[in-house]
Amino acid sequence: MRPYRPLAIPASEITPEAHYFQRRDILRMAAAGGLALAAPGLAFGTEMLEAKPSSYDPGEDLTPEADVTSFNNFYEFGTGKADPAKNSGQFNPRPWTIQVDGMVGKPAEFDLDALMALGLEERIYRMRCVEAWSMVIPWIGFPLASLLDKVEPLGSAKYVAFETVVRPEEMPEQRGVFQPLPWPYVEGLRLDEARHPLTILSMGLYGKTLPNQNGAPVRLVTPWKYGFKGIKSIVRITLTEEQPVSTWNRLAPNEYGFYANVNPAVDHPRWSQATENRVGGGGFFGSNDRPTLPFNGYGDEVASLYDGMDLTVNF
Ligand SMILES: Nc1nc2c(c(=O)[nH]1)N[C@H]1C(S)=C(S)[C@@H](COP(=O)(O)O)O[C@H]1N2
Ligand SMILES: [Mo]
Repeated sequence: MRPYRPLAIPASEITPEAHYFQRRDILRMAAAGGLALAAPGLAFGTEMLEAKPSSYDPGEDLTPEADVTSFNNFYEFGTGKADPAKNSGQFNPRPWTIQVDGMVGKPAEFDLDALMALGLEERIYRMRCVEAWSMVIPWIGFPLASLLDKVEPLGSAKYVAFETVVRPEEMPEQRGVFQPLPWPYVEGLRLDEARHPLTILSMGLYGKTLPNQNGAPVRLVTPWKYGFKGIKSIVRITLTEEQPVSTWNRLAPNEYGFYANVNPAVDHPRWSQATENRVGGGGFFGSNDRPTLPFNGYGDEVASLYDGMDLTVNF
């Protein structure tokens, strides 16, 4: 395993001036010929994205794209892992705006395409779901901090709350009789976590815009935390003074903490978190014997955020 290398290109370099890695004009997969037909995960009209390569890369084998886009959690489209790919075809992620408000000097509504024009980079991150499967995914996005900077957080802001879109007409589980979760799906981070350079808003993976099942058109990626923090299809980001509600923590506080840092030493009440199953090549439930790393392997970068905290209490 190659050691994790920090980003060589500082986030501050991602400016409007850096036009050379702007979002390029879009190449429809239909125009990409045989490529479009190669993998089942591409059958959602995903578009090519231009992104500057970044040195965030754990140096591990990538999870095949077909697995990344066919084995998902996105309860708005169903509770089974295959449901999001199957049931998200009616979801239309364009055009899209994100409202950023709360304890900020300059609340604003951002058009997603305009944000993407600021420049994107590709980062390869280890991801791990609380249910013990893990993947290595080449995400495309930008640091959340660069968006937060634009709205000028007030000194009193301590947390960041995120909210997923509510569209019963396009999200089948939002119109069912028995809805599996309260909507909107919500999540939160402490402001310092949200501003950490590892935290990105992602608009793509594997060189293309996000497939609907992965959270189109924009989702959160916090690679040192369990997957449920990675809220999808975000429409609103609110800076708050109090710790925000998060969907899974509210539903089952003893099973899903607010922090949700990947931690092999803290088991989920119903299963061990000490090992994980790296998804790849169709063997989802193969050997569940890969040791889980503290902070998902990003401890050198993020452990200091939690100095002095008991992480078995703040799990
Ligand atoms: N809006 C919304 N976001 C969500 C979820 C969801 O059900 N709804 N599921 C979460 C969970 S539990 C996981 S593990 C990840 C899965 O992301 P992936 O399907 O892209 O791997 O999305 C997270 N984000
Ligand atoms: Mo998850």
